[in-house]
Amino acid sequence: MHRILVTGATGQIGSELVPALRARYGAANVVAAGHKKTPMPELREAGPYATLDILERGALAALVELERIDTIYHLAALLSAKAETDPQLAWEINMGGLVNVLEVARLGNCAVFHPSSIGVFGPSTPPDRPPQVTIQRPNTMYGVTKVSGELLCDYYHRRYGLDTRGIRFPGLISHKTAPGGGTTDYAVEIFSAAIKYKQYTCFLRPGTSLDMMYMPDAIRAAMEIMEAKPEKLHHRNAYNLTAMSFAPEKLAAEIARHIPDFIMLYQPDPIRQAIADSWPNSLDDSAARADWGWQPRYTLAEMTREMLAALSGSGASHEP
Ligand code: AKB
Repeated sequence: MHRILVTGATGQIGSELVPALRARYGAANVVAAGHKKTPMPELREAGPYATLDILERGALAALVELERIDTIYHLAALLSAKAETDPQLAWEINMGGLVNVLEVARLGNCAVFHPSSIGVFGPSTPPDRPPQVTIQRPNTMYGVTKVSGELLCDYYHRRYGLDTRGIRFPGLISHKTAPGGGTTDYAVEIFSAAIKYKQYTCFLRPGTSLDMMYMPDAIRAAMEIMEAKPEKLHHRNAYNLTAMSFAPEKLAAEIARHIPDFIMLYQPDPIRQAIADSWPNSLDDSAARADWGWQPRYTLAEMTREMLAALSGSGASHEP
C-alpha cells in the first residue's frame, strides 16, 4: 500500500501534485506537509496536512513513523534566482533538507522522489540538446545544490539500496500556484499580465531559449517515474526532461494569437539573465523516453490556450 508524504506541498508543484496523488492513491494516504500553518483549503481539507520545517529532522522522522510513510516526494527547496540572492540559505535548505529526507528515508526504508532541474547545467555544457550524461559544472548556488542532490541520491541508492528517483525539470508553467524565485517565472507571470494589462515587461532578453513544460505533464512525469519498473531506470537521479523550448518573444507571439493587442517589453534583470544564459537552450530527453516511456502531451500552443482559458475564468481544466 502507498503511504505518501509530500514536502513543500504548498508550492507550485506540490499544490498540484498532492491532489493528483490523492486521486490516484486515496486522499487519506497522501500527507501534505509545508511550513505554512494555514495552507490553501484544498490541501488541508481534502486529506491530511502537517506543518513541517524540513530542517527539523526529528519532526520529519516522527511524521514518517506516525503516518507509516513509504514514499517521500521531497519538493521543499529554494529556486534559482532566490538562491542566488541568499546562497547560504539555499545551501542550508536545499542540501540540509535533502540530507534530512534521505536519512529519515534510509531509517524508515522509504522511496524518495527528488526534483532536479535544468539548473544542474552550466556554461561549459553543450547549449543545444545536451544528452543525459554530459558536463555538469553549474555556476549558480541552485545548480550546485541540485548537482550535489543528484549525486547524494545516487550515493544513497548505491550504498544503502534506497529507491531514489529524480527528474531534471525545465521551467514549469501553471496557473494554480505562482512559482516564486525562479529564472523561468516570466513564462508564468506573462499570462495574468497579458489578460489584465495586455502588456508584460519581461526580465529576460529576447532570444533566451529555455526548456519549459506545462504542469500537468510535470505531475504525470513525477508519478510515472515513481511507478516505473526499477530495472528500467539506468540513470535514476536524474533524467533530462522537456516538453517545449522557446524564447520570450515566441511565447509572446503565441499569446498574441489570442490577445492581438498584447505587447511585450523587455527589461532584463542581470541576475536572472546571467542564470538563464548559463543554461542550455533545449535538452535531449531521449533517455527518459527510452527507459520509462516519457512522452509530453502539451505543446506551446495547447499550453497557451489552456493557461489563458483557465486564468480568464473560461473554465479550461486539465487531467492530472
Ligand atoms: C527556476 O527557474 O529556478 C526553476 C528551475 C528551472 O529549476 N523553474
